Amino acid sequence: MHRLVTIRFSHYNEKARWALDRFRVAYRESPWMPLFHMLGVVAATRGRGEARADRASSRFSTPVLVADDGTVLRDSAAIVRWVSDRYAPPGEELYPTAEVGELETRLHDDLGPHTRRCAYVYGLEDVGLVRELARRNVPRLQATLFIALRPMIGRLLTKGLDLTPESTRRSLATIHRVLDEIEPRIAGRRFLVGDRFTAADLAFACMLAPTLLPSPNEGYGGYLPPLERVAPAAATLAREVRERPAGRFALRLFAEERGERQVPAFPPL
Ligand SMILES: N[C@@H](CCC(=O)N[C@@H](CS)C(=O)NCC(=O)O)C(=O)O
Repeated sequence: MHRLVTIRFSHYNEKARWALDRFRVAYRESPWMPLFHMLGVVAATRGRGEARADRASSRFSTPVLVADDGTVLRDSAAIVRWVSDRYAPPGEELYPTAEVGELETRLHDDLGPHTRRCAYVYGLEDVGLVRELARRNVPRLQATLFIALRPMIGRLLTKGLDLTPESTRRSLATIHRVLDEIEPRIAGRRFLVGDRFTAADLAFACMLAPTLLPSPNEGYGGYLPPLERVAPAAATLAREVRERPAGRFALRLFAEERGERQVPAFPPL
């Protein structure tokens, strides 16, 4: 069976899970918390697959797919494309045109890191929230270790992801600018490219998710905290984005196009 190594609540990881779930592909998920994920990635890949740092991540980034035939893919777009090539029924392929891949790359570079930064800035200082995230996303021993090491991990993430008030202000402005650009494109339309669901829609909904905080019931495949549980700034951002046409568009995609999780969430949600 395929194995997917994830930082389970992460939006880049949700891309890979969504593709697998959409086409009802059987797989196992190995869920990790940030930084611990490096152990999972090294153990699962043992040097296999193309490891590349990019604008969003290090060379140990997740998701990693270790397929049943030995293929090892270490990038969400490569995984979504592989799943589509292998499992999409005719007419439901996720990359019908080159424009889809181009848009996916833009969203990966220009939206994903900014929504992630806001989520970490608003969440990392809340010890209770970090505990909840760990307990709902990874097995108990790992969660306990993560909670114990949180102050140190928090410092590393703050440095690694440049979590400062100034960078957060820039990220917020970037998020709204990207949504300003996307909204004319989706006005009166159901999908970003053409007249059916593609990897561009999938990528857009996932890259926006850290600001929307979709619940498992709304279709998200990991556990993100509900609006009433997060810092006021995070709840305000979530409400603002949810009220925008782009936010409503993304939530509809989760509701209508996500498909059901093929592996039960761990621990059960
Ligand atoms: N290009 C990568 C980016 C993935 C990414 O940024 N993953 C994050 C999770 S939010 C990660 O694993 N970060 C840890 C790291 O880079 O080591 C992809 O699309 O798969």
